[in-house]
Amino acid sequence: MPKVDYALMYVTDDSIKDDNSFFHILEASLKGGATIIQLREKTCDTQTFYQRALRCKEICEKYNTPLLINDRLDIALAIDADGVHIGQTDMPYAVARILLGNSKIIGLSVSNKEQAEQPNAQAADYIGISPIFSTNTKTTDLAKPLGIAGLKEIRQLYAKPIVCIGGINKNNTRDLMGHGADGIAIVSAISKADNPEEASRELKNILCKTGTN
Ligand code: TZP
Ligand code: MG
Repeated sequence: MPKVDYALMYVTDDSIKDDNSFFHILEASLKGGATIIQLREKTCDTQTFYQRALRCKEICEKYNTPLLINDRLDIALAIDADGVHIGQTDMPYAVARILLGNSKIIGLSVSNKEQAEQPNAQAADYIGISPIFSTNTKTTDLAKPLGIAGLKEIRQLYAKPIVCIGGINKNNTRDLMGHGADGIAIVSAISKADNPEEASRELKNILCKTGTN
């Protein structure tokens, strides 16, 4: 597997139903410097998800940037995505690995230290700490935010890349990177910005200054 840059993961905003704005924001995030994309759709039908995934793949390829699919291994396989991001109650990691093979990326969400210690997290390519801060973007199935203290604790026991998600913006990015995060995963600080490309670029510049990129 080629080395993956987890620094700036744009996670697509499933509240954006209009395809034009959806893909415009995706492309803006890439122009601004997103290093990896996660397509996350929670409400649409399978065919809409598949069509969006196909187009996301085309756009990501143009920017030479890997594309992950949230939850749906079938969609990831159907479009030959670069990998998946799964949660604790999604397809078990070991099964996902068999289905996708060793050349694909599998990220796993963890919400506490105990989950990060589990063999599935240790075997995953990266973990997503979810949520790191409080957020309005995801309202269901959300654990208590881990905060910087939780990140520090998990960093001590987890050797592979850690990507934080939840409530991240330009004001708290530096702190996360200074405490062991390898990357940040962002929805609204890019998707809801007046200028998503500039917002992405600003985040990328902060990441560059913290020496990750
Ligand atoms: N998983 C944990 S928090 C979250 C997800 C998908 C939403 C993050 O959105 P935002 O707008 O970056 O806080
Ligand atoms: Mg999930």
